Amino acid sequence: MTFKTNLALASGLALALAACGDSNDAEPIEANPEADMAANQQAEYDPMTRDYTLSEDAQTRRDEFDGDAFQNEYSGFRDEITSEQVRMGADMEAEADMTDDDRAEMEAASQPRDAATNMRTRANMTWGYLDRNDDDQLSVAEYAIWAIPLDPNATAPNDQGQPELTADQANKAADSFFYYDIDGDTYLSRREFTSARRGEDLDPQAGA
Ligand SMILES: [Ca+2]
Ligand SMILES: [Ca+2]
Repeated sequence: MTFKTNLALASGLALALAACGDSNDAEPIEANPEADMAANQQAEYDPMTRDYTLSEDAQTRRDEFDGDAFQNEYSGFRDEITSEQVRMGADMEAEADMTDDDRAEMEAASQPRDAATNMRTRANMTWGYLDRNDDDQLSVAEYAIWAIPLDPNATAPNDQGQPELTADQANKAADSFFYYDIDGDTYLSRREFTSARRGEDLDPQAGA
């Protein structure tokens, strides 16, 4: 197909759209659940709000999980994030060829942050933001950045104290992680994290 043909098609499409707009001004644009979720923080699923029944295999992995190492890694990520916020925005704008991930990242980075912690709101935590080591999967500590609620009373980044993390929050984050780690490789893939983000109910059918 030639450039000229493309142009003609594009013009035709623009005219068709314009005509459509004239006759149909009141018609709302069809809802996009993903965009709505990103736009509305209230809609973001909170994994702390329910209990998780783990399969036998998932419970085994949960039992073998090193909670202390997880908490150290998670605290490190929180410190890292708060110290790199400014730099990140500047880096992104310099990119010429942006992928969809880059665009989502730039969009999310420009949104207002949580006032007390200077972290992003949970709905604005993109995959790239959470995947700290860029291996395209989430460890428990990476997942916990999203899963654990931002504590409005958290210590400021410059204080010496560790960020507040209760045992209940750590346990619930781990429970939900192993619940959504469907293939049992102790990482969340993008697909598995999407299930978590939607709060999907994966409980086995009764009697199955
Ligand atoms: Ca990762
Ligand atoms: Ca997995």
